[in-house]
Formats: sequence, structure tokens, C-alpha cells
Amino acid sequence: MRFRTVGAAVAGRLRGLPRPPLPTLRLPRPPLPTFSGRLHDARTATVIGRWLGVAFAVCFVTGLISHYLQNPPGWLADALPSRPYWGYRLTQGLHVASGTAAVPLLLAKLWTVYPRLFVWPPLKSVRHALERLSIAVLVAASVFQLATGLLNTVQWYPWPFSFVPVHFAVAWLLTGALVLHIAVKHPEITAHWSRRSPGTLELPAVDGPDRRSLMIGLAAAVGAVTVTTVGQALTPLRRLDLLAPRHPDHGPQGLPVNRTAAAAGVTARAVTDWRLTVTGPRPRTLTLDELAALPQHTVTLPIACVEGWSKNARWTGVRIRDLLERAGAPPGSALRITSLERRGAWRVAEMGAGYTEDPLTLLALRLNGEVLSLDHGYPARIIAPNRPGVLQTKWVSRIEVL
Ligand code: HEM
Ligand SMILES: Nc1nc2c(c(=O)[nH]1)N[C@H]1C(S)=C(S)[C@@H](COP(=O)(O)O)O[C@H]1N2
Ligand SMILES: [Mo]
Repeated sequence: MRFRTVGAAVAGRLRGLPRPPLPTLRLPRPPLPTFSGRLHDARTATVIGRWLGVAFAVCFVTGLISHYLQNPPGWLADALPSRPYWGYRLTQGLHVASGTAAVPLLLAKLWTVYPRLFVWPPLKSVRHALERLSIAVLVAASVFQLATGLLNTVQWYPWPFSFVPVHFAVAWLLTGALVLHIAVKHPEITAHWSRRSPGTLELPAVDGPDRRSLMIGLAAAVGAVTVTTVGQALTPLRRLDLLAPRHPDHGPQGLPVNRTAAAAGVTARAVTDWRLTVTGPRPRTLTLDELAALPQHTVTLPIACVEGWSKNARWTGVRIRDLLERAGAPPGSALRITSLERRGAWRVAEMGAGYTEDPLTLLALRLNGEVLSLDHGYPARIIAPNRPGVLQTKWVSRIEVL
């Protein structure tokens, strides 16, 4: 019967007949859960939302830093800063840590506000419909971004699209929906920002045990996921690193390996007759012995993987700027670096002036006092300060001055 009423109302409108009262108002409210405690109120939503907002803002800013360090527009390529040398280690470590902490925060936030999904009538006006739509986008983008980001860190890609461009696009979508959400909810957010704010005057001055338990539980969950994963980047906490996919202590020569030589199809035979080709005004080809006879420098720099793990190591090799000088290239030339790996997303990388001029940027031959192992890029690999791990090319065979 009810549906007939709605249908008749719509048909009536279409024919321009006098409008019956708004049909939705006649719908009886279906039986819905009611909540009398304070776990689902606006103050709880504001408090959890603040932390979630901080986590998302950190993710967005550090994500953009990661994006532009890897894909700088032309005008920026030579201006990318190579210092602080630990910069990318910090920003990407924060990205994955705040993203991981956001998982329990998002779950708690959704649980707090879910009764509002049953508010009746579901759609009140065009404005209300648009607001609901923006919430739908926000929730979907948040769940998607956290889920795919987390799975990426364990290198599991159970989806048909390419992670990086989609994660990048959804980051903008999510941030837009979040800004809109904060703008729409601004009156409620300010009313419940502080416990003593006007909007909450009538509420009990002290939080009841229900809300305090929720907050303690949430803090414990955030603390637990953080403490058991952050050791992948924060070396003093590495003994607590139980859940992160990489452990700083596991790997040959005291350093984890992301893509092994076997996975990259690089065999010991492929590197026996290795030569390094350097193009430029005075192109040359160098054997490993010739490289080792050039002035060697030792630097301490991290490998900071985009997937969140990082670790410092001691690298010894030839300064890139010395190689440039020998090839007759002007200081601050940009380079294209190619690996002898046959295929793979990280076979070729470009390096701008900021890096090539830096005395810490090496073509490394040794790691922690030993000749590089094949998994770490033998015979020679790039190591540069403030550079995403994916651009620290292993098994280098060619350096071209651009
Ligand atoms: C609010 C949530 C998030 C936002 C706004 C965000 C944003 C971004 C952006 C803009 C990038 C750069 C993408 C590019 O290079 O084009 C990025 C990269 C990345 N994000 Fe997120 N992210 C979020 C959550 C997460 C989470 C929860 C994780 C994992 C715990 C994660 C893991 C990663 C990883 C591993 C990369 C590097 C991808 C690569 O270059 O291979 N993200 N993120
Ligand atoms: N040629 C080549 N270089 C590469 C890669 C690769 O797949 N191919 N992987 C990169 C990634 S993702 C990281 S994190 C670092 C890891 O260096 P490591 O294995 O020596 O720790 O190498 C980088 N260099
Ligand atoms: Mo990496």
C-alpha cells in the first residue's frame, strides 16, 4: 500500500496535479536500534574524528611528498632536495605508520556514527541527498585507501588495477570529500570540540564509564598496531616489530631485500663480464677493478622503502659527481641510470641535479664493509640521500648524462 502512495505521488507530480503531502512523511519508521548511552553521540564522533583527521592529513601530505620525489614535474626534477638525508625515511615511515593507526580509528569512527545511517526519512531534500552522497564517497574512499595501502605494504595485490595511480587519485578524492565533510559538520564539530563547549552544557560534566572504556580500548588498539609495526622504520623499537612485513634485522649483510636478484632475473653469470658504461662528452666504459681504483668514499645512508621499512647502512663507492666530472659533464648534470635487470618497474631511474651534486650520492660497491651481495645490487648500485628506495637502482650497468 505504501508503495502505491509513493507511486501515486510521483505520478501526480509528473502530471502537474496538486501535490499530495510529501510521501516519505507517511512512511512509518521501521523498527530501528536506539542508543541511549554516549558512545554514538556527536562528542564521541568529534573526538575520534579529530584523530582520524590528523592521521589522514599526515597520510595525504607525506603521500604527496612520496609522489613528487618519484614523479617530479620537469621544473622540479633538478630542484628536489637531497637533504635532510633521512627525509624520505621519516615521511614514508610516517605515511605507513599513520595509515596503519588510521585503521582502528576508522573502524571506531564508523561504529560511532553508524546509527545515523538509519536516520528516518533517509532523504529529506536535495541538500540532504548531496550530503549523504558526499558521506558515501568519504566512507568508500577511506575504506578503499586504507585497505589497498595496507595490502600494498605486504606486497599482495589482489586487484586488477595498478596500485600507485589509483591510490594517488583516491587520495585526492578522499581529501576533497573530507574537507567537504568538515565544512558541512563545522557547527557540530565546534559545538562538541571541547567538553565544556556550549553544545554539551547539558551533558554530564564527567564522561561515563562507557565512553571512557571506548576511548581506552581505541587508544590500546592504536598503540598495539603502532608498536608492533613501527619498528620496521624506527630502529630502536625493532625488537617489537612483530607484525610488519619486513624486519630490519632480516636480510643479507644486515639489510632487508625487497626484490631479490632471483626475482629480478639477475644471475651470477649475468654479472661476470660486467662493465659500467658512462655516456657524456667523454664517454667511457669501466670494469669493476677500474671503478674500485677510483677514490672511494664511505657514507651512512638509509634504504627507505616506499612500503614503509627503512634501515641505515654503511656504503662505500665512487661519488656520482666524480664520475660525472671524469665523463666531462658539467656539475649538476641530470642522469639516467639503467640496471642490467631485463624488465621490472625499477630498471631505469632518473636523477636530478640536487642528487648528482651531493657528495653523499654514490655508485656503491660495498655495503657494511663487504663487497655488495648479489641481492643488494652487485657489482654496483645507487645510494643517494633523501631518495625513495625504488630509485636506489641495483645492478647498475649504464649511466647516461642527460
Ligand atoms: C588517508 C589515507 C591515505 C592517503 C591520503 C594516502 C595518500 C598517498 C599518496 C598521495 C601516495 C603517493 C602515490 C604516488 O606515488 O602517486 C601514497 C603512496 C603510498 N601509500 Fe598511501 N595514502 C593513504 C593511506 C595509506 C595506507 C593506510 C597505507 C598503508 C598502511 C599506505 C601506503 C602507501 C604506500 C606503500 C605508498 C607508496 C606506493 C609506491 O610508490 O609504491 N597509504 N599514499
Ligand atoms: N634494478 C632494481 N633496483 C632496485 C629494485 C628493483 O626492483 N630493481 N628495487 C628497489 C627497492 S623497492 C628497494 S626498497 C631497494 C632495496 O634495496 P636492498 O634490497 O638493497 O635493501 O632497492 C631498489 N632498487
Ligand atoms: Mo622498496
